[in-house]
Amino acid sequence: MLKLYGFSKVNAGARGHTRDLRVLWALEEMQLPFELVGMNHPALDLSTEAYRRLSPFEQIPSIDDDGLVLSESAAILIYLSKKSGRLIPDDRAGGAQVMRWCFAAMNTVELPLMSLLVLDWTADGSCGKHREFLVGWVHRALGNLERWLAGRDFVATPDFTVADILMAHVLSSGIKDERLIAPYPGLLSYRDRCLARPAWQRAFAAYCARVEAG
Ligand SMILES: N[C@@H](CCC(=O)N[C@@H](CS)C(=O)NCC(=O)O)C(=O)O
Repeated sequence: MLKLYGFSKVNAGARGHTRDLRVLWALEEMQLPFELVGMNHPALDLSTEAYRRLSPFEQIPSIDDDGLVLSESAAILIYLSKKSGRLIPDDRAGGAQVMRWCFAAMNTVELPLMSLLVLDWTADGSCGKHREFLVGWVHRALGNLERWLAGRDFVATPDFTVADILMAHVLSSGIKDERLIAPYPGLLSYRDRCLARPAWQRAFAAYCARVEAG
């Protein structure tokens, strides 16, 4: 049985935004059976030798699929899509587009958004110039993504794929200040379209009912 290591307890600021939600959403879309192993972050469940064997950077999510161990949310989603034959086209060209947009979500879009988030968590008000640069970097990524999505329902192919799970999650959990995304109506409707999917609604409701803040 596929085991997913996700949070059972995590700090209140992160609860509802963590990356195990990407995997929970994908599993719900694919209707794959799994067993959830709940990890308590404040109790240091991630910082053990046993867990480091699954997740070298001591992070969530990771999976153990009958001995096949993976961490990194994008790698897990691509693996699950290939295993289930869902949310990825079965031709090489379509698969390559999905791969491209998984990398774009994790690198080109998440990186500037995370950089700004981290600065805002930690800044003491003395980083004005640095922040201005990061805000510009975020707008460059969001503006180009807005242009790409014009006339498209989904980011990689005409159909919803695992790349959309990653991109929509990055565009929701990676943005704390909605004023950043407000100038991009295409991104707002893309994100709404993805988050309106019943599989996301179910996965998110189950997570909120289960995961404690601490
Ligand atoms: N690149 C990784 C990042 C995973 C990650 O940052 N996980 C966070 C939760 S969303 C975590 O486990 N943080 C706990 C920690 O680093 O101590 C992925 O996409 O899976």
